[in-house]
Amino acid sequence: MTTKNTFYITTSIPYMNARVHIGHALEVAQADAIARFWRLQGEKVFFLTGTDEHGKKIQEAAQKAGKDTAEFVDEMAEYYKKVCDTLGISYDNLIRTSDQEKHWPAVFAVWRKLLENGDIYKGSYEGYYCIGCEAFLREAEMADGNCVIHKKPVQKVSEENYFFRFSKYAKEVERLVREDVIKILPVWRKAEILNLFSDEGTRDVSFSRPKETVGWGIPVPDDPGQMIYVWVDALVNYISGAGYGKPEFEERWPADIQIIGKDIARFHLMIWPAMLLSLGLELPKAVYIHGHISVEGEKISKSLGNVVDPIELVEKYGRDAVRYFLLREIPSGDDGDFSYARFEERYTADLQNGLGNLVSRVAAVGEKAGFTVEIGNFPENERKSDFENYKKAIDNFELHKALEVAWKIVDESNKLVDESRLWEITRTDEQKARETLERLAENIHAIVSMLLPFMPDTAEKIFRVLGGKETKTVRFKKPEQPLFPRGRASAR
Ligand code: ME8
Repeated sequence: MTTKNTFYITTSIPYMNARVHIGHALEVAQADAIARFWRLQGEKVFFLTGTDEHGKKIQEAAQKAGKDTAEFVDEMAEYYKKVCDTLGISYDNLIRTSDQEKHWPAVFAVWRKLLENGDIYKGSYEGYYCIGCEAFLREAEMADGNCVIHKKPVQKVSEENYFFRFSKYAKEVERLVREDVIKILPVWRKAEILNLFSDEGTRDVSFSRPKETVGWGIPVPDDPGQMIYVWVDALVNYISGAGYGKPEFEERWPADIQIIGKDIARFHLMIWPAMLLSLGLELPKAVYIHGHISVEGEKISKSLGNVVDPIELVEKYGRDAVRYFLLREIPSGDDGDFSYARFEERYTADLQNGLGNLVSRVAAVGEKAGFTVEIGNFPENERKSDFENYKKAIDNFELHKALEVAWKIVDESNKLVDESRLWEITRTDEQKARETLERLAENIHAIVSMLLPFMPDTAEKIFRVLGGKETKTVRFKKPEQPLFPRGRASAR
C-alpha cells in the first residue's frame, strides 16, 4: 500500500564537465516556480535537484583543467549549488552522483534487483561510440563517420558489456506513454517520443562499460572490470535523492513531475520507465519537457564563448529579474533566445515601467493621502477567471502564460492610475480616490499572489508596501528602494 503524501518534483542533473549556464538555470527555475506554487497550495513538496558527476567527459575536462577529477567535480558541483542558491531555488535536496553514502547504495541495489530479475545479462557489443554524447549512436545519429551533434569522428568499439533487456519492456512503455499514464507536456512532444519506439529504438541497451574506457564512475557489483554506465547511475538519482529504501521514499515516490530538456527525453521516457517497471516501482506521473535557450541566436557553446553566467546576471539585475526573464520570455515547453538587448527590454518595460512603476505610484499616493483601504471585499468572481487561467497555465506547463495573466492586471492597473488621475483626485474627490485606491490595492494583491512562486523576493517587498501579507487593511507604505533600480539594467 502506498503511503505517498508528498508532491515530488525533480530536475535533471546537469553534467559536471563544465560550469552550468543559463540553460540549466532555466530548468531549475521552472521547477522552482512549480514547487513553490504547490507549496502555496498547501501541499507537502519535495523538490530534488542534483549533479551528474561520472563519465569520461568529466574525467577529460578535469585533466584539461589540470585538476584531480574528484576535486574538479567538487568545484563544479559547488558552483551549481551556488547558482541555485543565488537564484533562490527552494530545493529540498541536492544529490551528487559521486556521493558514496547517499547515492551509490541505491545504484547497487537497483543493479542487483535488475540482475535478479534477469533483466541484466552479459553480452558482447559492437557499435559506434561518441565521447561527446557518451553513448553508442544509432545510424540516424551519424553522418560520414561523425556524430551529427558533436561533429567529431565516432569510434568503432567492440567490447563485453552488461545489457539491459529494454526489448522486454519496450511495448509496455510505449503503451504507457501512448495512454498518458505518463503525461507528457507539452502535448505535441508526445508524438516525437512515440516515434522513437521504432525497431531500432527498442533494442537492448548497454548498461556497463569496461573499466579502462570509463575510469571515473561506479563499479559493477562483483565485477570490478566493469563500470556502471550512465543509466543505472544518473537516472537512479531520482530515487536515491528521495531516500530509496527508507520510509520517506514511500511518502514521495512516484514523482509527480520530472522536468527535463528535450535532448534527454528519450532516456527519460524509454529507458527510465523500463527500469522502473523492472524494479516494480510506479512510473512518474508527468514528464515536462522544455526546449533549449540560444544566446543571441546561437547555440550555447564553450567554444563560441557565449556562455551566459547566471550568477553574473543576478549580480547585475537582481535574482527576480533573471527568474522573470527566464520564465516569461522563454515559452516553457519550447526553445527560446537570450540576448542582453531583450533582457533589458523586458527589464525596462515589464519590471521598471510596468510593475515597479505601478507599485511606487500607488504607494506614493496612498501614503501621502494617508488612507487605509480594505481589501477582500470585491465580488468573489471578480478575479475568478484570471486565477483560473493562471492555475491552468501552471498545470499545462505554460509558466509564461501564468505570468502573462499577472501582467494583464499590471497593465490594467497602470491604466487605471493614469485615467483616474489618481494624483489629483486625492485632493479633489476623496470618495473617488478611496474607491480607486481600494481597487488598485485589490489588483496589486492579486498580482502579488500570482508572483509569489515566480518572484518571491519582489512579492515579499510588495506585501510590505501593502502593510503586510495577512492583513486585509492596507496602509500604503512607499518602498524604501525602487523594486527595480534604474541604471542597473544599463550598468553593462
Ligand atoms: O543531460 N537550454 O546533462 P546536461 C535549456 N547529465 N536547457 C538546457 C540547455 C540550453 N541551452 N543546455 C542543456 C545531462 N540544457 C545529463 C542528465 S538526468 C538523469 C542526466 C538542459 O548538463 C538539458 O536539456 O547536458 C538537460 O535537461 C539539463 O540541462 C542538463 O543537461
